[in-house]
Amino acid sequence: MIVKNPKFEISAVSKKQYPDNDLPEIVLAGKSNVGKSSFINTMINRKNLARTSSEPRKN
Ligand SMILES: Nc1nc2c(ncn2[C@@H]2O[C@H](COP(=O)(O)OP(=O)(O)OP(=O)(O)O)[C@@H](O)[C@H]2O)c(=O)[nH]1
Ligand SMILES: [Mg+2]
Repeated sequence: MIVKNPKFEISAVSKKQYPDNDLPEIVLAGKSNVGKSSFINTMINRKNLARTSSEPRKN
């Protein structure tokens, strides 16, 4: 998979904020500090678009 132009859309906390488009969605779940953000950055070839931290839940 090659992602060419990744962009951060929104950190949504309620349904009305959800993006209104027809793009496919991917769910990524895992406990805190397990490497979710690092995995996203690897997949999209960016260092820190999804912010990572050495401390759990500190994004
Ligand atoms: N050794 C090792 N460390 C990793 C790996 N993936 C991520 N890390 C480290 O684990 C820490 C947490 O990674 P994150 O990607 O921030 O984890 P997260 O699941 O997004 O954490 P939260 O957003 O707090 O839920 C960071 O210090 C990463 O550098 C891996 O494959 N191996
Ligand atoms: Mg994270």
